[in-house]
Amino acid sequence: DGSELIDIDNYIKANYVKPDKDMFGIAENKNLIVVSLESLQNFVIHNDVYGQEVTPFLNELINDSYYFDQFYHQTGQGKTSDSEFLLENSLYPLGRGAVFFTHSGNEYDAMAKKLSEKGYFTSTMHANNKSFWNRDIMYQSLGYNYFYSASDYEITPENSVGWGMKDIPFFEQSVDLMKTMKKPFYTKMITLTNHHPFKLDDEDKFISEYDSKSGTLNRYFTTVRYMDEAVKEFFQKLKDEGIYENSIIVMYGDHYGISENHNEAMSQYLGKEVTPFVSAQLQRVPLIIHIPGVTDNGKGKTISKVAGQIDLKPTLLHLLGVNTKNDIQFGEDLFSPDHHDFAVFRDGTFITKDYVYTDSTCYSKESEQPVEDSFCEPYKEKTKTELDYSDKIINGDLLRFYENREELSQ
Ligand code: GP9
Ligand code: MN
Repeated sequence: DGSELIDIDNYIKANYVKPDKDMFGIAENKNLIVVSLESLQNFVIHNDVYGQEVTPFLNELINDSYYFDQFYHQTGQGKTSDSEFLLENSLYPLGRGAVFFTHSGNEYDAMAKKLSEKGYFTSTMHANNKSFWNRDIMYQSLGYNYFYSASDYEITPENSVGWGMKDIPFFEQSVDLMKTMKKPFYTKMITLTNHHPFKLDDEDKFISEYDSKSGTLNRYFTTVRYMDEAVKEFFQKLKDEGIYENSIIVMYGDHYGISENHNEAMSQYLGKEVTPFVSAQLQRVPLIIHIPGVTDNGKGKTISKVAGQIDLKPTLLHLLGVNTKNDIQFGEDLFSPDHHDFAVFRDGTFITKDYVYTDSTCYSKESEQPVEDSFCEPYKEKTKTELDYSDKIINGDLLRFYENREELSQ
């Protein structure tokens, strides 16, 4: 009957942070283009391999964008699909399995649904088989109007590598598809080339590999560099086709690319031991919000608030002028002056402004060393509550009762 939603509702109301009044609606009626950058971790930003920049275009774009450098992925076993789930719902994914498979029949109050109610044409663009991660089914529940999948692209052996279509032709064909979309549109694009095992054709290798015992890490830099090139060409084409000015472009890394199996090679690259603290910090993924007319021409800013993918939905909806005051969400608008420095991982690890709690140990960010547990203690309860409430919503399909929310709170 939805009575379980009462406590959750109270918690969410008590934690609501209001949008910044100058940012709210700053991109109203613009197209929203979200790009999920496959396996992109933040440590490659402003970094190099033997003097070769890994992300030259993104490094430049950051000056023309809001760039969040303390932004964490929060995915679990559902990988890319979990990041999509976080983006759309501002709920945590599940501790086991992929919510895209286990709860695709639930009712959701997703960003796609809200934007399509506002008159946006909503879609996902991904040049893979539509049923991968059960997307074709889940996207209906999330309220997407259309899914541009493998059958909407011209995919050939020449324009493919590894998992499928290469990012450069993917972006190119996607912009042509955008020209046919009803405006304004919201589309979420999912790249593919920078995916394990990070294979590339020789002609697409713009930098040389790293040299360590991990072929995975060695190749990773070259596929990241390729993706960076693809994003560069994408921006150029958006400009050439006249879509750029009327759009905002948001890009984030979906999850890690280099697992803990490669700690030895990673520590060689970073020049320090990969402790549990460092491992947690490696879960940072870039978040870049580019707003033509606002952040371009060097008017960008690096923002170091601790945040996660759960914050995307309220942040983006507020930029488009959509209220989220009555939404069941665990994220907070990143531009809100009241945003809290806090990120929870699915395994219970959490990050605050000064501390990292992981592997049952409290670490100081400053010293990178374990400190007394009491420093982390105040956040343990909040972490548990959020994961628990989020699980309850998903497992009980509680958003079914959302319509009655006003009644619940009386
Ligand atoms: C597959 C792509 C990659 O369609 O999203 O999936 P991942 O393995 O990263 O979840
Ligand atoms: Mn992925």
